[in-house]
Amino acid sequence: MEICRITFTSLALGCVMLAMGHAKAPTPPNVVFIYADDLGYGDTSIYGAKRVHTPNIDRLARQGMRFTNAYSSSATCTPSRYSVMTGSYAFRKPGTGVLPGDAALIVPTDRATLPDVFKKAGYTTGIVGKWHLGLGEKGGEQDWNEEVTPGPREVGFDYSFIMAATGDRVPCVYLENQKVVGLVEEDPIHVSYKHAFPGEVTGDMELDQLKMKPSAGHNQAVVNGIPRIGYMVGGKDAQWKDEDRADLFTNKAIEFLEKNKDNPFFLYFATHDIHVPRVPHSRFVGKTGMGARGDVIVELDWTVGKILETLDRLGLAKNTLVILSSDNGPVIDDGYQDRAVELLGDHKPAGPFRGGKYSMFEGGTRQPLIVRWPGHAKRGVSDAVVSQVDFLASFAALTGQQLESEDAPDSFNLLPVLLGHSKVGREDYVEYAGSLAIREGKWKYIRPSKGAAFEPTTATELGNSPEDQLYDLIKDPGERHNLAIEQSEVVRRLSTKLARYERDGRTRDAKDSLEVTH
Ligand code: NG6
Ligand code: CA
Repeated sequence: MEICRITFTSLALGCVMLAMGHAKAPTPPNVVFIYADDLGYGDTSIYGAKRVHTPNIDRLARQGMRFTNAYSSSATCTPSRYSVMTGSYAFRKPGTGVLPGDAALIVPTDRATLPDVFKKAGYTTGIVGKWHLGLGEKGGEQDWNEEVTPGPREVGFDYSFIMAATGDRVPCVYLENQKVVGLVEEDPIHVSYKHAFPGEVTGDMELDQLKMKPSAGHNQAVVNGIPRIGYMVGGKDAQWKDEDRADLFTNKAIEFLEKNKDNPFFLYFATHDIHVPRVPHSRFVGKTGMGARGDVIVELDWTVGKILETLDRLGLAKNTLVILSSDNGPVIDDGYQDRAVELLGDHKPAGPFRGGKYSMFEGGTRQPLIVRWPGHAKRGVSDAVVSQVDFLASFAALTGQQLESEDAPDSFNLLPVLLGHSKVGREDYVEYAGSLAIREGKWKYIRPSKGAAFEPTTATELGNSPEDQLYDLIKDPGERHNLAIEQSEVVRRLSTKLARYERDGRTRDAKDSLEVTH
C-alpha cells in the first residue's frame, strides 16, 4: 500500500522520492504526453502486432513501464480528451460527445486543468495537434478570421498549434495561438455545420474526382480532394494538406522542445494519426501491406521516433517523462473507403479485446500506455488498473501541486504506479460509451441500455444490451461469457456502486486530495 498525502511542495517531492527509492529530491522533470488518435491496444508491435512494426514506440516501452490495464475515459475522442484535461469523468458533463468543429469550448476555465497544474509549477506549457474540445464562446458563431477565444490559452497552454477538431471535420486549417495560419485578408474563411455556401462544391457532387471516397457520411466540404463533415469556403491558402500533417505537427513539436530546452516544459502532443482520413506521407505509403491504416501507424511511430531523437539531441531525455497513450479504441472502416477492411488480414487492432471505438466492450477504452523517465520510472510491464483521468492528480503530485477539493473530481494520484514502484492501481474505474460500465478487480459490469448492439457502418459491437452484463476480465478478457445471472450479488453491488458514483458527482474524496487510498 502506497500512501502519498500531499500537503506542501517538499512533502510532495518527498513522496515522489519515496516512490522512487531515492534519497534526494530531484527537479521535477519535463513532461511530453503523446496522445495518439484511435490507436488500438493491439496496433503496435510491443503490444503484439505482427504485421505492423513500431520500433520507436517499442523502444520507448522497453525503456520504461508498459501498462496492460490502462484506460481512456471513453470510447470516443472528445470525452476522453475532456477527462484528461479536467480529471473528471466525461459522463458527468452533458455535451462532451464527439464535437463538431465549430463547437464552443467545453473545458471549464475556472477549475484546474492539466496544463494549469504544470503552469503553476513554473513550466511552459504547449499543445501541438488535435484539440477537439471546442473553441470560442458560442458554437457556430466563431469568426475564424479573428483570434478565436477562449481556447487552449484560457485552458492553460502558453503555446498552441492545433487543428480545431478532427481531420474529417471543418475548419480544415491550423490555428497557431488561436489564429488561423496562412489566412489572407482577401480570402476570408467561412464555416457552417448547417448549410453549404452558395457555389460550394461538396462531396456528393464530385464523387469521381475525389482522392478518397466516403463509405459513410463525409460528403460535405471538399478540401485537398477529400470530402469532410461540415461546410467551408474561403481561406484557400490556409487549407491543410493531409499528406504533410504528421511532418508539420512533428516539426512544431520539435520547435517547442528546442525553444524550451532550458526551462521546464509540458508538451501535450496530440497526433492526428491514426484517425480518418488516413493519408500518410508518400514516404510511408505501402510500408505495411495493410493499406492506409497500417501505413499511418508507421507514420505515427516515425513521429514518436523524431520526438525521442530530439530529446536525445537536446540532452533532455534523462529529465523528461514521456507518456504515450491513445484516446479511444480502434476502428477499421470509420467512414472512408481506404481499404482498411480489405487489407486487415489477421491483424487484431484491439488485441485480445472485443469491440473497439464507440464500444462498451474493452476494445473501446482499454489503451496502450507507456511511461518513460530514465532512472526514475522502472522498466517493465504493469497490470495495475490506471486511467488517463488520473494524469491530472498524478502530475500535480509530481510537481508538488495541491488540488482544490472541487478540482479533478475523479482523478487519483497514481504516480507511484505510473513510475512502476507500486502495483496497486485503481480499485475501480468507470467506462463510458453508449452506457456506463464499472470495472472492479476482475469484474466488469455493464449497465443495461437501449442503445443498438451493433453499428453496421463501422461493424462495431457496441456492447449495449437491455440486460445486465457481467464479465470476468481475467478469465474472459474477450467478454464472451455473461455471468450476470449466476453472479447476481456482484451485479447488485456493482450497479449500486456505479449509481452512487454518478449521484455523488465525484469519486475522489475531497479530504484525500492527493491520496492513493487503497
Ligand atoms: C464519426 C465519424 C468518424 C469520426 C468520429 C469521431 C462519420 C460517418 N463518422 O461521426 O469518421 O470522425 O465521428 O472520431 O461521419 S473521434 O475519434 O474524433 O471521436
Ligand atoms: Ca479518437
